[in-house]
Amino acid sequence: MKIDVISIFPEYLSPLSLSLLGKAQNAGLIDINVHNLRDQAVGVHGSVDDTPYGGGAGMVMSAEVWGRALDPLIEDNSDLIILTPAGKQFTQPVAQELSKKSHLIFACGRYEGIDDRIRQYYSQPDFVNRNIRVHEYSIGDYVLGGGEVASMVMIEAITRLIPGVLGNPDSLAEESHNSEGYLEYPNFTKPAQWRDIDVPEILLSGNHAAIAKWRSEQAQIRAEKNRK
Ligand code: 6GU
Repeated sequence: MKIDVISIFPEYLSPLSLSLLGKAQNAGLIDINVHNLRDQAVGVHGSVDDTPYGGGAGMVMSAEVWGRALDPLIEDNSDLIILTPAGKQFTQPVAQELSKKSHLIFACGRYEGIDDRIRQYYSQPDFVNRNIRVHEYSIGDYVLGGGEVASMVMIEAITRLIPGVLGNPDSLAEESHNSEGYLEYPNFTKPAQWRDIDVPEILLSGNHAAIAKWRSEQAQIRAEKNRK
C-alpha cells in the first residue's frame, strides 16, 4: 500500500517511521511519504491560508495551495482522505475497508479546515471514473488542533490489518472472532498472585472450552460497563 500524507507540520508525522510501521516500510509492505504543504505556498509571504468568505473566526486553508500539493499525487485508484472533525466517524469496519486499498492520500487540515472546493473538485465524475474517491473522516467527537494526529491514528489502525504487517496474525484472527469485534476480555500473566489478587482460577484449569466461555462472558460484561 502506498500512503501519502500532506501537512504543514511534516515533522509531526515522524512517529510513522517507528515500531511496527517502520518495520512494515523496511519490509516493503507499505510505502509512506510525508509532504510539506508549505512547499506549494503562493505569494511572497508563502501563506497557505486566508480569511473565510462570509466572515467569522479563524483562517481557511487555500484551495490553490492544496490543489498544487494534490495534483501530482492523485492517480487512478487512489483514495483522498480529508481529516476534519466534521467528517464521518472512523471505525474498525472503515479501517477494514481502507486496508484493502492500494493508495491512500491523507490531507491534514489545520485552522478552520480546507476550502471545500478541494473536496468538490476531486469528487467530480472525471475522478470517479478513474476510481478516485474522496472521504472526510473524524476520529471521534472532540476537536484536535489539526488532522496530523488523526491521520496517524487512521494509518496505524489501517496498516496493522494488511497481511504481514502484524508480527502475530493470530491477534487479528482473535479480534475478528470476538463477538464484540475488538472489545476483549481481561488478560493476566504470571505470577498467579500479585499483591493478594489472584488470577481467576478458571484460567489455570486447562479447560479450554470453559475458558472460552468465561472470556466471552467477561468481554460482554466489560462492553456493557464501558460502552453503554
Ligand atoms: Cl480528523 N481533525 C481535527 N482537527 N479534530 C478532530 C479530528 C480530525 N477527529 C476528531 N477530532
